[in-house]
Amino acid sequence: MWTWKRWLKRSSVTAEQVKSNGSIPSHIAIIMDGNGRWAKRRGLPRSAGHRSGMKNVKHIAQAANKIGVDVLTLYTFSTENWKRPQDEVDYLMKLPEQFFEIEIKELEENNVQVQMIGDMEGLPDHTLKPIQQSIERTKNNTGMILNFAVNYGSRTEMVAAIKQLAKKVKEEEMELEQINEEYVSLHLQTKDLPDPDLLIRTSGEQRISNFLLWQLAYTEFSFSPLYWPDYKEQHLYEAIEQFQTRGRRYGGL
Ligand code: V0D
Repeated sequence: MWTWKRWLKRSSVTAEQVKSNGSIPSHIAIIMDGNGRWAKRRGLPRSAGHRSGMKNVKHIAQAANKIGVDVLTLYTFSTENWKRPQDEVDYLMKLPEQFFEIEIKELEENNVQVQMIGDMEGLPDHTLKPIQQSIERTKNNTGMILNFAVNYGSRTEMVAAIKQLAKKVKEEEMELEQINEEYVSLHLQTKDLPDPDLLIRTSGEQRISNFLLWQLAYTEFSFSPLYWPDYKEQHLYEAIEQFQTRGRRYGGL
């Protein structure tokens, strides 16, 4: 019988092992959940959990880059997160700034390229500016793409794509019959990226929560009971090792 307890006690997996085991997922997406609960368990304010979560972003990005992942997409802020208490939202909106000041240098040196998906217009200037600076400063890097989903919601993204397509048909730029899956994909914000091969969600929740709904059609899911600040390099390698043992058939046999 498979249990979390046994899963957590499994022997360790190294970067070298996962690299020699088989194919490394080209695109990994992560829902970094449990930062608030991590803090609460330690008697700290939620903000301390978010800060700790931010530091972990760099660790996991370095680990993914080291083993040859092409794209790492991280869900940092959903369109639903605006409903949180104002002071928490204010704190979260300061994290890109901090990331830019403290963490970006090392990633830059490791040839990582920063990109972003989500609604930029809804972000305050002090949040958007460091994101744009990170993108600008790393645009010529050729290593892993570190793609931040900020103020992102998948349904909003799909509605925008549908509107673009409808407009093109209406203005006779294209025929209705031309609309197909590839066309839809090309009107999403992820148009330049492959679909994720592996989705990781931490903290025991097992939902997609409006993240990349279209793009996750054939993605393998890996759920961890660990809170995001406790999710380390080792756990990423274990998730990849399990991914490597699964046969992906895309609906075929
Ligand atoms: C809080 C755990 C990095 C999840 C990670 C805007 C929730 C830490 C960024 C970041 C957040 C975003 C864009 C960028 C550079 C860094 C970030 C937010 C929250 C909310 F270009 N971590 N992080 N942004 N958390």
